[in-house]
Amino acid sequence: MRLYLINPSNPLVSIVKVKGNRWNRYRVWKPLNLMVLAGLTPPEWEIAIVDENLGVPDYQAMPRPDLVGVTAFTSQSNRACEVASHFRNLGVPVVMGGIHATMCLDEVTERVDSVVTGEAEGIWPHVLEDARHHSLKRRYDGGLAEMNDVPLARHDLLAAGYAFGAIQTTRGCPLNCSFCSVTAFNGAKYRQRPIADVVREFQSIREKHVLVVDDNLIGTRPEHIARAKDMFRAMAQAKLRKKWIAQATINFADDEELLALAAKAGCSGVFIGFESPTPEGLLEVGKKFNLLKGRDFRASVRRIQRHNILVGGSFIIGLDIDEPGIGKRIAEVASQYGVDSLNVLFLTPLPGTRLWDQMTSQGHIALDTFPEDWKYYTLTFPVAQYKHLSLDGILQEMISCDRDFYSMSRILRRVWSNLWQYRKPLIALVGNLSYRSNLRLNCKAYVDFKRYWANRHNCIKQS
Ligand code: B12
Ligand code: SF4
Repeated sequence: MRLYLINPSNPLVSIVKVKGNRWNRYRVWKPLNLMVLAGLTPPEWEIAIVDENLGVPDYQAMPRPDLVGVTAFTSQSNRACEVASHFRNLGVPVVMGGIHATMCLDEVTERVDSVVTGEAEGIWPHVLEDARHHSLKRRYDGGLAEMNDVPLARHDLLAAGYAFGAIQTTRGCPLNCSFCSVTAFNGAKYRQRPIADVVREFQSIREKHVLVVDDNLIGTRPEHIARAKDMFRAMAQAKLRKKWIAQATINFADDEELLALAAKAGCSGVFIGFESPTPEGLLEVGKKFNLLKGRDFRASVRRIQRHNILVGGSFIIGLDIDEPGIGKRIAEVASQYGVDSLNVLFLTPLPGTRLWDQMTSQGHIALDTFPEDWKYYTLTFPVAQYKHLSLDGILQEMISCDRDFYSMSRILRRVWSNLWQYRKPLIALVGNLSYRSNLRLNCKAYVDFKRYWANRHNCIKQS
């Protein structure tokens, strides 16, 4: 029995495509979900994982599979359905799973043979059994998995072509920020994998650099943090010789022992969601957590950096509180906090989030001709109507934020401070130049986007 597991490409992710900028090689990440599915698949299945982000293969020239499994983020869902329709035309059944299939079940059910919602660990072997007996059901629900059931991902199946390996050590997030799908999909209960599994899986990864995909690396409660420390100790003891980056909340900065252990275990960078430069903005997105204990963000960032760990900051533009000038303000605040890199995204109503419900009820979703418009749900385009910012206005805010934060003078200042603190000046320089050289690509993409937006709204007026 032959199984293809496919990660569809997203043409709009070309904004960070390798062609346009060779540094973007560092932004092509492994589809860990398909490697986990492969780990759940019994040996009688011969598996190939196809990652279209590395190039779309000639499917005609490939041997006919018995089953195809496709994953998709919302922004990839149209391409996922094109791939599905290619194989369905050949009479090959197609199963789709992942975040978009779960959040837009009815839409996806019409476009594939079978849909798996939720996490796959508890259900995928049954799906495969049904496929073997030609009795696939239209829908399956995996719910939330037991972390003991998460298999070691099949890192051997996607061996070449990536700068980073990938691993997951926890699932779920108790914080439930309004714009984020994680709590809706993976639940509010913070679930941690057995430490021995994490260490064994790390040992099976060939890449020297690894992305830990967890949404919230250390969790929020003392028992989460105690377990994170145990995990870092075990990783250090195992002498993994890996450098890894991860996503964490700002409380990562609050415990010197935790930071020292993370660094010893190989942590070289963390992405932290600051979201908004103002307390009002944080309240608006439901991230009060960042405000606890009268936090001093600059001191927190500095504490992390002292352990030789780079800090990437993430912010959002388009909150109700955001007025003209927000772009420069974010660049200024991020520089004051002292982050090594900045990633700013447009507030985007992803299906299944609290923000989606809110914007739908207010009629604020501007690009809402689905499924076509999903391709712009990459968080790099403003798909909604924003309270104080027009379409042109919000694009200008993003451009001025990026130009300001990634101006040559600011980059040099950051690299200098990096050098001075004996951290990682070269990585900081490469990272910053990579962002900077994407600015031109972004501006081009905005021109096309505005054309698309104008056509879409003319069509609506005419109809
Ligand atoms: C790592 C990651 C990335 C990596 C890409 C990894 C990759 N190639 O898969 C990078 C950094 C590139 C990335 C980019 C983006 N990401 Co991202 N990312 C994640 C993150 C943090 C972890 C994903 C992961 O590996 N999870 C571990 C695996 C094991 O879990 P899983 O994917 O859920 O898979 C399980 C089930 O879903 C299911 N399953 C999945 N696929 C399939 C397929 C079949 C056939 C079956 C049966 C089951 C199944 O089985 C798996 C095992 O249980 C998630 C958050 C999250 N917790 O999922 C966000 C997340 C998926 N990303 C998100 C977004 C929005 C993006 C971007 C669009 C925006 C951005 N600028 O960040 C981009 C663009 C990507 C694109 N191609 O369009 C959103 C997606 C929401 C949505 N509705 O689409 C998430 C949920 C985060 C959030 N804040 O809401 N991302
Ligand atoms: S944005 Fe981060 S902190 Fe907020 S719910 Fe999502 S994963 Fe949790």
